Amino acid sequence: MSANKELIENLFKANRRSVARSISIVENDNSDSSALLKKIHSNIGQAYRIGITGPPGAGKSTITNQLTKHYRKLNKKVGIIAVDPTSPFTGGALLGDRIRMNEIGIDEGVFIRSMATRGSLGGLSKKAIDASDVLDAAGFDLIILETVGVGQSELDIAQAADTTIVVLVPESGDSVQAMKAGLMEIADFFVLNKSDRPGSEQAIASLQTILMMKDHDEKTWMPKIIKTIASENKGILEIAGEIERHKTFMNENNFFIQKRESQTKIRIKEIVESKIRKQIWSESGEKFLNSSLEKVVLGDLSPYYIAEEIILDFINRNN
Ligand SMILES: Nc1nc2c(ncn2[C@@H]2O[C@H](COP(=O)(O)OP(=O)(O)O)[C@@H](O)[C@H]2O)c(=O)[nH]1
Ligand SMILES: [Mg+2]
Repeated sequence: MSANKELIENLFKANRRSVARSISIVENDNSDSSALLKKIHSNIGQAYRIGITGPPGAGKSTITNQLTKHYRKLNKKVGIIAVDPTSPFTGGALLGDRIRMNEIGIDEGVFIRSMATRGSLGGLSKKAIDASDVLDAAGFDLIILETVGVGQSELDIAQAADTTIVVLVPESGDSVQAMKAGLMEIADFFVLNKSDRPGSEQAIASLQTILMMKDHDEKTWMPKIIKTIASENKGILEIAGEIERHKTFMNENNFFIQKRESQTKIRIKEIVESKIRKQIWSESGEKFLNSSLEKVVLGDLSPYYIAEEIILDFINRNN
């Protein structure tokens, strides 16, 4: 399926099948996806992108679900991309997500898509950003990106979102882990979910202590901590309010454009590198590499010599 005119016209009309098909195209990440993304670009930029990350089981899907219901009441259309690097087999469709699908998935104003990584995290943020562009072009007002906070993925989400929310739970050690994982740097605010559980006040206090150590003045954004019980729909309005407050702050200070520009810079670099990587390891590059291995191992040729030959061959092929 290529990025033909009919598909794009239907995508702009938010036709569900066309949205799904377009996301499949960008997931394949080939020349068709580049063509599609180029054609839809002038239609994007209206959607607000919310990233939700945190450890498995923290309540990210429950929050996404409740937040979506809130936005639907305001007649906003919501696109959801659930990125789950931990479930390569289910395609991210875990039990909780299936329940969510039943509740809000049949609503015409909601579109849910799960993405799994199949081993590579780096390419995932790229695909999630591309898929967000598709949803943006289809006229979704809000895009929620839910990613499990393991390894690098939670840091990638800040690259895709306008507002990044880090969800934690009262269990001890979470805030220390948050520090380690660099979550403090990416959180525009924190949600302490499951605050019906013991230890929530203590968890907030220790998180607060860590936050206070950061430099801040009236011009910089100070991440807050919002207490929620998502399963009981408690604190969801406060989350929506804080998203709005962050959005306003970013707009008023001209930070919004600056943030999108710096995200765009990283995105374009990633696209360039991914395209070059693909081309370099085309048939002839791979063949030359394989035929050189023995000579390198036996000490006849340096790996640097081979690498430079491969680069030269790549340049010559593209001249
Ligand atoms: N006690 C309690 N359980 C919750 C709360 N929010 C979500 N849960 C439950 O925690 C489990 C994991 O939630 P889920 O949203 O799937 O977590 P995710 O892995 O971060 O997406 C589910 O069984 C939820 O019903 C909460 O505030 N309190
Ligand atoms: Mg989830």
